[in-house]
Amino acid sequence: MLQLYFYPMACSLASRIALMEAGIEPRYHLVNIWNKKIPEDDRDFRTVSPKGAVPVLVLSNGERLTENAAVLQYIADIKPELGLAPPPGDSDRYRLQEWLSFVGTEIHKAFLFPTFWYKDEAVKASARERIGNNVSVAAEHLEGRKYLVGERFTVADAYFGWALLLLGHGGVDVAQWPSLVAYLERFQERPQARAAIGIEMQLRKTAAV
Ligand SMILES: N[C@@H](CCC(=O)N[C@@H](CS)C(=O)NCC(=O)O)C(=O)O
Repeated sequence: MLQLYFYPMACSLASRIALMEAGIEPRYHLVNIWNKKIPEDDRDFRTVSPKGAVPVLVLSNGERLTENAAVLQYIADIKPELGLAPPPGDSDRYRLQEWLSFVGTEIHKAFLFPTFWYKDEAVKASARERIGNNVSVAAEHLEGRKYLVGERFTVADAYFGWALLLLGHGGVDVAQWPSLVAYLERFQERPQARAAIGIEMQLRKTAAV
């Protein structure tokens, strides 16, 4: 059985969405990413992953996989028939990786991470300066397209959709990009994405992390 270490509404939400879209029910472990504790048994999360960051996917053979791009592709490849990632070797698979990398480095780490983790207002302001251009690239790409890659929802959308949900909390209003407003609505209308967000919003309110 797969296991996912997660923090509610953090980037590991993309993995939950991918798992639910794939109809896979793993064992979920809540992590407190601030003090690195696993509340269910008080273990130090760094014994699971020295990186101390979610997501961590524990595979059925016990191996631990980290990094959103790798974890999301792993989940997608469990059920290739669902098209959550284009098949390896397909030119769109490189497009998928292109978007996973762009979201991970240029949006998640370059903007959301400093906005949520750093107290220094100057750091936040400089992150905010760059983000508009990066998000505009995605917004332009999505004009006349339903999803980032090909014609269907992929794990890149799970990751980008999560990032868009948090953009407002970082002080950037998605409303300035009509294509993204429509995309985000489409994303949240997907029953599994909506359910996953609902679960994690609820946990955010009730879990002591
Ligand atoms: N490069 C990692 C970044 C993961 C990451 O930043 N996770 C955040 C939550 S969104 C986290 O757990 N941060 C805790 C920390 O960095 O100490 C990936 O793509 O998976």
